Amino acid sequence: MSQTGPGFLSESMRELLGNGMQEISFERMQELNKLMSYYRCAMMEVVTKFNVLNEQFSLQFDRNPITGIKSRLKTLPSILEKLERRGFPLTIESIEQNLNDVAGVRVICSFVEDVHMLSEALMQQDDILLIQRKDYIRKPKPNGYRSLHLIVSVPIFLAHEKRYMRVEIQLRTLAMDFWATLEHQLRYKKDFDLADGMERELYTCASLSAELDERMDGLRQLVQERNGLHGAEPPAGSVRWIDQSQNLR
Ligand code: 0O2
Repeated sequence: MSQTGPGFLSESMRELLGNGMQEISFERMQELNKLMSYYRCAMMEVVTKFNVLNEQFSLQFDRNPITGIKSRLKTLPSILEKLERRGFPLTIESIEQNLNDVAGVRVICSFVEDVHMLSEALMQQDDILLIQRKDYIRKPKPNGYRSLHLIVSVPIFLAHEKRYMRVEIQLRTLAMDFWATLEHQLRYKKDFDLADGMERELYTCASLSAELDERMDGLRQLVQERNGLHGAEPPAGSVRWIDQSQNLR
């Protein structure tokens, strides 16, 4: 039986929600729903923080550093699979104690510099705690994957309590996202390995996307220098389109 097959799932689901009994307990189910709703709130807090930063930086630089924000809540089968794979207890408490990526926010930026600028601006906020930082841009994964990952703890304000919840933030450029999305479709978490030639081809594509980022950053610098000389004001009468997609999936 595969580890994520229906047998594994119903068994581990009973372990998570059964409180030692064979039947799934209604109270445990409610407890799990409550925890997931806290994660959803934390995700919303982080998305709002990035929307605010985008608004502020777009005023300052007359362009949007963020081109899209996506968020996702890990599914129960995926949570159970990860707890099992890492050898953690299958309990609701264990989800909160041991998993950092139940709530995930992905921020797609225009340029590499925007990734660093946004992460620094976020970490300066005094209600955010940094738990872990993985810079796969400076040090890409062996397959070529690039992104900046931050695990943060963010407060959510409930009716009678303030609770800190962990959120995984992935910051990447359009080029990094293009590669990661297609690579994910082709390979990530599939049960088979890609042939060696395909691995190499994927790595080459990752290097090309890194080069593209570098060259676009160079162009951005040139444009900034010119704007410095000629002024950054948009031409009279020009209209700026505002992206309304606050929370793309
Ligand atoms: P999903 O569906 O995107 O949420 P682990 O979570 O155990 O695999 P770890 O060390 O906890 O690994 O986290 P890591 O390596 O920082 O990466 C976690 C997330 O980054 C993944 O989440 C992916 O979203 C993304 N990621 C990491 N490596 C790659 C890669 O090689 N290719 C692509 N396309 N994405 C990657 P999930 O939970 O695996 O998937």
